[in-house]
Amino acid sequence: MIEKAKIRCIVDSALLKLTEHDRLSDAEKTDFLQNFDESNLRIGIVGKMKAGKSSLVNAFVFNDNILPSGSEPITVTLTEITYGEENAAEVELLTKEDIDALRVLASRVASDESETQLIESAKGVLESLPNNYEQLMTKGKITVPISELTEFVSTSGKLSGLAKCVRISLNADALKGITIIDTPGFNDPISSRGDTTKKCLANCNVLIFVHSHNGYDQVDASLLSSQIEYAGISELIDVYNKVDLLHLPLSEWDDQLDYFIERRDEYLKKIPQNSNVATIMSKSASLMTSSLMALCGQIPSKNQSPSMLYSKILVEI
Ligand SMILES: Nc1nc2c(ncn2[C@@H]2O[C@H](COP(=O)(O)OP(=O)(O)O)[C@@H](O)[C@H]2O)c(=O)[nH]1
Ligand SMILES: [Mg+2]
Repeated sequence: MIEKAKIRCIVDSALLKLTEHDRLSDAEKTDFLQNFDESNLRIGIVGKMKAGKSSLVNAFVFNDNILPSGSEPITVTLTEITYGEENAAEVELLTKEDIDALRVLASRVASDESETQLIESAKGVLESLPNNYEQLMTKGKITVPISELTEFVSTSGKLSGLAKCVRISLNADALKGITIIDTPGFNDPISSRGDTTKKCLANCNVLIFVHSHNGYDQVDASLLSSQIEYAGISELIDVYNKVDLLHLPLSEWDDQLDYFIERRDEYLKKIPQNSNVATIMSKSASLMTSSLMALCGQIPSKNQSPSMLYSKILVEI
């Protein structure tokens, strides 16, 4: 995979030269890229709410607090990050059909607890829509400065109910040939948004499964067997985040990682051996990190080039 990313990098600069010298039309370039994009490495970030997915992306991709993260579940939309010549964010808005479907859901009577939650969050989204939402929705997609993204992707954002998905492009060479996808979770009341997450995961080559400092738990195990198994991916990397909360010296991180892997294997034993999960997990890699420490520069610099996790991930795959 890393080879593909390198090839993509070379192809990009070749295309640029060909375009600069009028040897390639824009249409030819677009056509080529659309086909070539199939070899783009897509890395999906998954895990339970508050595991630290968005913080991980902030630490290892942006090296800054760009994506909203917080003690309440915060990300409401799928966020794709790719290389682009300009730093920009494009927000795809919900459609009238999405809103109609939400209204139908909000008027339903719940038959169990998970449905109650879904209906309540549908009501929440409808209540949070700004007064002029119909007018805004006619635009389909809008481009906003990256600094204003919180309005669209976080629960506290004024326009978060309106965003279906967000695409950020960053002028960072390390992103060439790579798409990183931060996911909000699977039970979205806006079914088209939930479907977007599922479809998007199905197109990922690699999943980064983020756990918090306690390692695998029952929620992680059920995510693995209920969602990830069906995502159609071939590689998975377990990342144990928030390791700072364990207050361990760096010298003990490796032992702690072994302990996490043993605990994970206990959960895996309960999953039928012939399932996709067993195949995926048999070759999965595991890492420990702390987004917080990485953001404060407290992880030794030898581990951070361009940033520890990102480069380690590229080496692992
Ligand atoms: N101590 C500590 N807290 C973290 C770390 N990474 C994330 N958090 C906190 O965990 C909470 C959830 O993080 P967030 O990235 O929003 O989680 P997400 O829902 O998985 O995207 C926030 O309050 C973060 O500040 C970490 O490495 N160490
Ligand atoms: Mg998040």
